[in-house]
Amino acid sequence: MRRNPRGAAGDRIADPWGDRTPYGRGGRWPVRTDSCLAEGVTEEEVDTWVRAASLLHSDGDAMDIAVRDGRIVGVRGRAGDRVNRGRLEPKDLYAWQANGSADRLTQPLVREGGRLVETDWPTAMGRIVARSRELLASRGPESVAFYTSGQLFLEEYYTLAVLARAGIGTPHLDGNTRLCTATAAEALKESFGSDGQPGSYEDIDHADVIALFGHNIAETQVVQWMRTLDRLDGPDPPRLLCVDPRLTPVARRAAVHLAPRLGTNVALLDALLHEVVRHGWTDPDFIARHTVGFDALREQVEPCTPRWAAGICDVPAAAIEEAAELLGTAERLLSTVLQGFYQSHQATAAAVQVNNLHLIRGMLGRPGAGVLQMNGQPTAENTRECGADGDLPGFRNWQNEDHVADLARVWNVEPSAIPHDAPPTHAMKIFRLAEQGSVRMLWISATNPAVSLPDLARIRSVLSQDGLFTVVQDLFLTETAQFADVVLPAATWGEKTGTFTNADRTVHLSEKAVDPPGEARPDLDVFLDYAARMGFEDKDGGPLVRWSGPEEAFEAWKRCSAGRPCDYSGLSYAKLRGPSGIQWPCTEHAPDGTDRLYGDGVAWAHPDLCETYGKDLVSGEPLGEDRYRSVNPEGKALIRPAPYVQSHEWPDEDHPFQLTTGRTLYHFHTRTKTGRTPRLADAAPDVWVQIAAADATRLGLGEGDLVEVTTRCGALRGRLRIGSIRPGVLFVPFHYGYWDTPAGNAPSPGTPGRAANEAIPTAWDPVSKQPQFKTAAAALALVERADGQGHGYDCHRSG
Ligand SMILES: Nc1nc2c(c(=O)[nH]1)N[C@H]1C(S)=C(S)[C@@H](COP(=O)(O)OP(=O)(O)OC[C@H]3O[C@@H](n4cnc5c(=O)[nH]c(N)nc54)[C@H](O)[C@@H]3O)O[C@H]1N2
Ligand SMILES: Nc1nc2c(c(=O)[nH]1)N[C@H]1C(S)=C(S)[C@@H](COP(=O)(O)OP(=O)(O)OC[C@H]3O[C@@H](n4cnc5c(=O)[nH]c(N)nc54)[C@H](O)[C@@H]3O)O[C@H]1N2
Ligand SMILES: [Mo]
Repeated sequence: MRRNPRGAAGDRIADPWGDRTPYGRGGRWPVRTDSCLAEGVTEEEVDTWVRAASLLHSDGDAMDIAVRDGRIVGVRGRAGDRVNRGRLEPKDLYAWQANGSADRLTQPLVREGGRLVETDWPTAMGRIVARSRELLASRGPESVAFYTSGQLFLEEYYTLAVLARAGIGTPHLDGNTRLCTATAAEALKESFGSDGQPGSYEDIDHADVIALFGHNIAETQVVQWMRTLDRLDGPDPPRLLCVDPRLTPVARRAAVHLAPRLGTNVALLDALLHEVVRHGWTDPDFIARHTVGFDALREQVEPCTPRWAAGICDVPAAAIEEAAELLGTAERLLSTVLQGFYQSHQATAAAVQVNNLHLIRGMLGRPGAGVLQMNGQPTAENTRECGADGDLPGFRNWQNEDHVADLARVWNVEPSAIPHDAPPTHAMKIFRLAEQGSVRMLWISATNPAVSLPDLARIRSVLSQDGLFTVVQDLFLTETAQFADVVLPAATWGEKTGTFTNADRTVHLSEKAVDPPGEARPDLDVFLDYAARMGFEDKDGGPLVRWSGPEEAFEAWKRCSAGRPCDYSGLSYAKLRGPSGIQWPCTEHAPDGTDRLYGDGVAWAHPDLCETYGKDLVSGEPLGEDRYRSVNPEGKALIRPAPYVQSHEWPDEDHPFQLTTGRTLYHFHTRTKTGRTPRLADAAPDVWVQIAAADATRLGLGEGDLVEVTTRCGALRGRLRIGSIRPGVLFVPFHYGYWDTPAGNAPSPGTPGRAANEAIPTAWDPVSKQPQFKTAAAALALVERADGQGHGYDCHRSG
């Protein structure tokens, strides 16, 4: 790997954020162009640079792919783009190398006599079509389910949504976005009536206070952390609030760091809101003009004093007061929320309290005053918009017959052809239905549930059921693909064309740079092929899916999105090939896109327009249309209070620790790409268990000791890393599965594995149905000393 000529990409493993380019409040973030080329290749030797954007997080960093002799030889950040101003983070700098891995899938596989054997596309697709037809005839559309991703392209999700909902007619279509951004979507719907990110990354340039709620942005939206660091080093820097049980890089730079017990976010937020209300740090004019529900919130948080929350969260009351003052007196407050809230206990309730904070302070729709209910995956926004995630396309309300009729008009089908008599099925329920045998075909695209879903022993048993026909569409023979009946080799980023939208609504075009390996095909081609073979028709007998390539699919999506919050009608591939990075809505009236939503009150909460009529934030029970109409007849933003309720996963004598899971900077998810990138793999080669120094000392444990973490669900083993976490909490990265272990697959039943999800029990937020990956009661035992000596013991019994 060459050093970057401009010096911004030195050792980006040791220094992931690179050199500083400080700037002051309200200034323009300076350009810094990061690049990485293969050993021995210079920029002059690159044949072409092909436009793309990052596919390894939700930042949407714009980049160009370097091509030489038909191969990808590197990447370079695009200086002109609003999102990254030229910067790239370590995964983006290096992980393109995984595209060229020798173990890419190059041919379809089908199961013969229990083994997966190579075959051709017609045979593989023929089997899928035959099974689909057979099931539709014998058991009906509800026997077929699709589980997709936050990593395909917009055109692919839209095509999948049309064929699944109006072609097959199944309500069982969801994405791994359920594990990722279901709570973001739900929190936005509950507060603003509709999904749609209010804020903009440019709010980082203007804010005087930035609050990060359960968001380790330094490791997960690395380039926006560079932006934050540049502000911190410039004149008039912002002050940061970090709410995270670990001493993350964010916490180290924070003015106030609150490290609450896991699963107590609502108690903490209620106390922060209590203080903001008590001190009168509210914006009465904004509240009166743009919101409903303030009185109920005031009543709810009235008894929630910092002292009360201190007892629940185990955070000093004085620190809560200090944090409240930071939030309450900010001139321009930017808040971001991510998995420390979304995957923890009371996920939606907690995320909504952050929206409440912004609503009562009138911190919305102005430079620096915004909320980012973050996405995680690069294209999660599109899964949501296109309706491949358990919502109808275009943020339409499945309970509103007019919305369904409008979608039916776009698709030229009868409204009854679109299942909408119950909420679309969420991912955890799809797996339950497969377990019970009512779902008989499960088509999994671009996700690896045998590592990423809770309770892996159960997931493996569901996937290996005889009665379930499983299709897996991936780049590699993953832990999940090993269970498949048909494996379809997919082309990916750099090998196919399509668009995707980041967490602040910025749309990028990512173009094909090189041919995919072997017979691997773009996911879009696979879905189009399936729709054609199945002969799906509209109500006039024409083809249901009328497009044959990405640009036509995009044009079709534009028609579906027109007039909806996520309006793409002003965009085109030609426009996306121009100045880089345009935010939706982009229309005839807003041809350059829209930087912030809700600058002038919320626009989509009217009962006739809203995406949902809302749910109870504790029970998740739908509140219904009548109630919504009576509470919010004019369609204002909804201030939605929520009481704190203690988690069922609470430590006890047998399970004295709280286990949480998450990410490291160097890996992406189940490491199918980053694990095949030597520099990234070497930076974090194996799983670990993070423990507080006080706990380690108390239990006589040392750095590198091999421990076993046991929950009520299962067990895992890893080596200890000591420090930078609150006492009583253990943290395990969830990246490590089995494809690169000597056995190549999961441990035999009853044996502890290394995947975090061996130990994460099945539980989800009642409102968003997002699994809780971040709160399990756990026990710890020593297995072996770091030096290989000594015998194991149960730590909590000796502690
Ligand atoms: N390097 C890297 N970047 C990524 C990804 C990746 O795999 N690797 N994945 C992308 C995706 S899909 C996502 S969703 C995002 C996720 O991005 P983040 O949400 O930032 O990442 P996590 O590590 O899952 O969790 C964030 C923090 O939540 C804290 N936390 C755990 N439990 C609690 C709790 O109960 N309360 C509070 N307040 N905090 C808690 C953890 O200590 C952790 O530091 O990252 C995206 N970016
Ligand atoms: N314990 C615990 N579990 C978690 C989390 C956690 O914090 N803790 N986080 C959750 C979150 S937020 C997320 S987003 C999920 C992620 O979980 P997964 O989605 O299961 O993780 P990935 O490894 O990203 O899987 C994506 C798969 O798609 C393949 N792929 C990549 N590009 C393409 C493409 O273009 N086409 C096709 N067909 N395939 C492609 C990759 O090879 C890979 O196998 O994990 C969730 N699980
Ligand atoms: Mo995610």
